[in-house]
Amino acid sequence: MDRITKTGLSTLLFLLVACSPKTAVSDGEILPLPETCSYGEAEPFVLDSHAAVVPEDATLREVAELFSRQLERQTGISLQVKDQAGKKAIILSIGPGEAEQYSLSVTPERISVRGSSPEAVYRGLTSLRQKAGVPAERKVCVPSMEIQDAPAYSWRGLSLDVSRHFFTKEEVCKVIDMMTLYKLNVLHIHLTDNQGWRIEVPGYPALTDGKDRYSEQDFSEITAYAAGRFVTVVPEIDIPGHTQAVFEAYPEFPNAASSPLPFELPGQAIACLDPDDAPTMDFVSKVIDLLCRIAPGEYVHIGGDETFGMEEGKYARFVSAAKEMVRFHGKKVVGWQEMARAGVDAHDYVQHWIRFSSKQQQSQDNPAAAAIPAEIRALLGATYTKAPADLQKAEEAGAELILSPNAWAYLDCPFEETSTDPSQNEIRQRLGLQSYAPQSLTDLYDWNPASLYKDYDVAGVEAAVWCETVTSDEDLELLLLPRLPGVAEKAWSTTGSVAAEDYLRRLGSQAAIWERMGWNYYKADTVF
Ligand code: TNX
Repeated sequence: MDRITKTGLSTLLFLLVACSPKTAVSDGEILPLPETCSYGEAEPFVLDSHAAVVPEDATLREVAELFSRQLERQTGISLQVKDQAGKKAIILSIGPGEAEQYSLSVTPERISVRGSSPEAVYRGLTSLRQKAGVPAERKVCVPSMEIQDAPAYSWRGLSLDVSRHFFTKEEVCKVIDMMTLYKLNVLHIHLTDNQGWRIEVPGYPALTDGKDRYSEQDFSEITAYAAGRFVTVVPEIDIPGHTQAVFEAYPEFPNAASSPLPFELPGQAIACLDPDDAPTMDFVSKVIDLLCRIAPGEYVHIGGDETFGMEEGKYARFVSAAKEMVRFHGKKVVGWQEMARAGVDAHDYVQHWIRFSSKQQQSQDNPAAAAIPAEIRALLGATYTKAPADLQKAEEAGAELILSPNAWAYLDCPFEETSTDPSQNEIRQRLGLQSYAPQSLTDLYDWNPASLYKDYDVAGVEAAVWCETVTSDEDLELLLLPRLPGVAEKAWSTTGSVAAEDYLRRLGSQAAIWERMGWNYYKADTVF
C-alpha cells in the first residue's frame, strides 16, 4: 500500500508539471483496490473527445458502447466507438486469463484494456472510469499507469429487500448502476416477506392485486438491464417462514408453526407454510416454476430463514420438496444458512448471515430488543443458537458458502457517525433497525472474508440491505452510499488487509461521482 501511495504522490507532482495548465489531473480513485497498480514516469493520456474506443474483437463492441455512455454521463466526455485506432485510442482486446481478470495500461497515446472476456474488459473499463473521476471540463489527464487485477470471489452481491419497501424498476436499475461502479455482479432480490409479496403469480391474484408489485414484464426488464451490465439477478421467495403476506391473501392455507403467545412483534409473524398440505405445495411449485422461467440466471433463492415455531421434521420436508422443484428446472438452490438444517449437498449455496458484531450483541439489552416478550425471545434465540451447526453441516457437505455476516455485510444498521448535512441528522434518528447498535464505516470494514471460514468453499460475499426502516428511495440511497463500496472491496480485492484510512480516503473521492449521478449519500462526518 505504502508503495502505491508514495508513487501516487510523486506521479501527481509530475503530472501537475506535465499536463498543460488547462487540463486537470484526474483525482479519481479506484475502489475496490486492484491487485497491483503502479504509476510510470511517462506523459499522461489526455482523455477528451479526440480519443476513440476501439474494440479489437467483435464481442467487445457492446462493452465499448456501454463504457462510452457511462463515461459521458459521469464526465461529460463523449468518445466514439471506432474500428480503427487513430492518434489517441482506448484499445480493448481479448487475451488469456481467468474469468474477470484484466490488465489496464496507460501510455501517452494509448490506453489498453485487455481481459479474458467482455466481462473482464468491462471490469477494466470500470477502473478507468473511476480513475477519470469528475473533471471540471471535458478533458482529464489519466496518469501513466499499469494495473493487473482479478477478483477474489466470483459471487459479489447485494441483497435488496423490495418487500418491506417497494422500489420501482427504475429505482432497481439505479441500484444496478451503483453496483456495477463497484464491480458487484449479483443482485439478489428479496421479493417476498411478511409485509408484502412483490411478484405477480398467475392463478394467485390476491397476493398482489392493488399492491405494489412487479409484473412478469417489469421483472424481465430488470433482469435484462442487469444482464447488459454483467449482473445476475437471483430471485428470492422467502419460504416457508416470513410468509404472513401469503396467509393474509389465502387464509385457507394451514399454518405449520405454533407460538406460545399471540405474537405482536411488529413486522414479524409466526406463520409457516405446511409441507403436508397439498394445496400449499401446489402453490409453492407454481411460484418456483415462475421464478425459474423469468429469471435467466442459474440460481433461485428459497429463503428458509427464521421459521420460528416450526417443527424440525416439517421444516426439513418443506425445504427438500422446494429444492427438488428448483432442481427440476436445472437451477441451483440458494438458501439462508438455516437451510442446512434440512440437509445440504455440494450443489447448494448456503448464505451465512448469523454472525453478530460485538456492538450488536451488547445492543440486545437495548429497549427495542428488551420489548420482545421473554417467551418469544426464547423462541427466536433457539433458531440462532443452532447457527454454528448450520455452518458445520455446510462445510461437511462441501456446499458453497455466501458470506453475508450481519456484523459487516448488513447495511441496515443505524449510522454511528453524524452527518455534515444537518437534515440527514434527523434521518439518522430513524434510519436503520433500532435493535442494532449503530456502526461506523470503519466498523463495517473491519473484517477479512478470506480468514473468516478458512476450510469452507466460499463462493463470495454479499451485502444485504433490509428495508423495515426505509421510507423512500432516498433512504435506500443513504444506506447504500457510502456503505456498499466497502463490502464490494471485501468481495473483490485480494490485497489482504488495507488500512481503514486508505479506504476512507478512496471512498471520499467517490462523492464527486455520486453527486454527478444525482445519487444521495450519507455524509458521514469522518469522510465527507
Ligand atoms: C434478518 S437475514 C432477516 C430479515 C430482516 C433482517 C434485518 C434474514 C435471513 N432475515 O428478515 O429484515 O434480519 O436486518
